[in-house]
Amino acid sequence: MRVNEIAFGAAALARLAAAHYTFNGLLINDELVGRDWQYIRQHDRGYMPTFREEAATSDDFRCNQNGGSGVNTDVYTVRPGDKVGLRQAFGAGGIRHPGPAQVYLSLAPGSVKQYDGSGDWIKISQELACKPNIVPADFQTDAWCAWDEDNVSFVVPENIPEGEYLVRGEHIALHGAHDGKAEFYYACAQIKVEGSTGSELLGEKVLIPGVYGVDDDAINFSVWGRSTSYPFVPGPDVAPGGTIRGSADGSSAETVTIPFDSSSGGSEEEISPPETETPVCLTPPVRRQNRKLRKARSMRFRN
Ligand SMILES: *[C@@H]1O[C@H](CO)[C@@H](O)[C@H](O)[C@H]1NC(C)=O
Ligand SMILES: *[C@@H]1O[C@H](CO)[C@@H](O)[C@H](O)[C@H]1NC(C)=O
Ligand SMILES: [Cu+2]
Repeated sequence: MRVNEIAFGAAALARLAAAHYTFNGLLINDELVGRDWQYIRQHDRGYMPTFREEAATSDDFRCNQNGGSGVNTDVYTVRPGDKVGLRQAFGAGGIRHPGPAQVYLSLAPGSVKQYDGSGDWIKISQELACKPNIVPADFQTDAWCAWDEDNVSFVVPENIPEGEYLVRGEHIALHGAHDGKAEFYYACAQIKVEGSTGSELLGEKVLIPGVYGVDDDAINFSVWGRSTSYPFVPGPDVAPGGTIRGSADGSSAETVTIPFDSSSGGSEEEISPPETETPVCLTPPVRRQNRKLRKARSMRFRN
């Protein structure tokens, strides 16, 4: 539902912005370019997340509700090595929701303004956990690389085809995931890549919807359990030229680039986040039994 900004007033709006989020600003090499929504398809879901059923079935899961066309959105030209980020909307002060962040790319057959995102997507950036010596409760907050940051980003690789692309930035909030209520936040930027040398997109391709299934472990992870590791990767492996920041248990917070040398999807064995232990989840919080706790949680995330 659209947030009625006028009726809410500044204070309420600020509170909402802190509670949920979307992405409406394009960052190039960490500098904001253009106006809000100039290079990002303006969708009409405001700050609100969507849930796993839409993720699995709806075309709106590509670029969000009413983001199917980009005719009113400009296209920003970038070159290999440029860092492209999608910044949180309306000056919100950071993604204060726990979970992984992803960036997906889809090459438009022609003009991206006319492209609906129905073609193949690759994952070009993955952010997992970045905090060393994680204790289970850290997964409710700052275990995650993206916690409190205000943008998701990727670096344009050399070896992708020139052309126009949809760039889909996404954050998945997991505080309700044990209850089937992982929250998905996403929007699409439009870019044109010049000066790259690839002849085709490499790596694992997915369709959206279809990238996540309702039963995927990655979106059914309990942050309220005993796990000290998130041994999952939402969606496909990161494509060659893309990056993985952090790891399953946070022991490495580095950003690793997937090499190009294997055209079939890189050397995943070496690169994928270390598998540590299978998480042992507690029974998800029981309603009633722990009302105070639930209240505290819902205050924290205000959802
Ligand atoms: C974008 O996020 C990164 C962390 O990934 C941060 O270092 C950077 O300052 C942010 N850029 C802007 C312009 O907010
Ligand atoms: C999701 O996780 C909960 C525990 O957090 C578990 O009880 C449930 O069976 C899981 N569902 C699926 C589909 O894996
Ligand atoms: Cu929220």
